[in-house]
Amino acid sequence: MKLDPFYLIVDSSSWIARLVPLGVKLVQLRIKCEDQDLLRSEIARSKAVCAEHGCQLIVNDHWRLAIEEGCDFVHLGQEDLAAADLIAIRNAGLRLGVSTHDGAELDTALAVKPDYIALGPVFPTATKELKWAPQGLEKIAGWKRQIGGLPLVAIGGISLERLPGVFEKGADSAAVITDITRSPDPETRARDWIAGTASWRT
Ligand code: 3NM
Repeated sequence: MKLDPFYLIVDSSSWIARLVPLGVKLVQLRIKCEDQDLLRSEIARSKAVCAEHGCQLIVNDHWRLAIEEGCDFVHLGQEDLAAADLIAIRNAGLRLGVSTHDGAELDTALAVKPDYIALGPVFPTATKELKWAPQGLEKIAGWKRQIGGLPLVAIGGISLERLPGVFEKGADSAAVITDITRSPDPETRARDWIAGTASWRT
């Protein structure tokens, strides 16, 4: 499986409606709340927008709702991975991405035969509190050697300016929140990311 090199992460269907029509091909909906009705409608609206624009939607955490809403890709952190019914996820035909931050987490992730591995935080990030220090670019190269053909997503503090180093070290895709959503002009920044990742979009 191939992932688009530009992996946008947002926290609402409004962001998806705003940015996906510009040409984003891979987006994660990451909503940190437990209101099931809200989540369901956010997932359904995101799915509709993505379907209209040929964009792959990945639902973070809420795998039951993702199955019920007919989505085809979920992303789980290590805690959610431990609690999730992986057989139900696979039986429903969903693909699965998993977050990792150290060697033990990588082993846990590889054991469930995921469709991609995410490594973070590559650079300092203010978006998520993590107990791991920034991994640095060399860690990307090491992870890629270990996982071989499995797609590797780099995450954490990635900006347009940092993209070349991330890909040169072997990442297949770069995930981003702040550099786009906190930009003074998110639409222009998203277009810049699409252009800036074009040479890795084969
Ligand atoms: N997960 P930004 S870092 C959601 O290391 C997330 O697992 C991380 O956001 C991990 O692009 C991160 O704003 C935040 O740094 C990414």
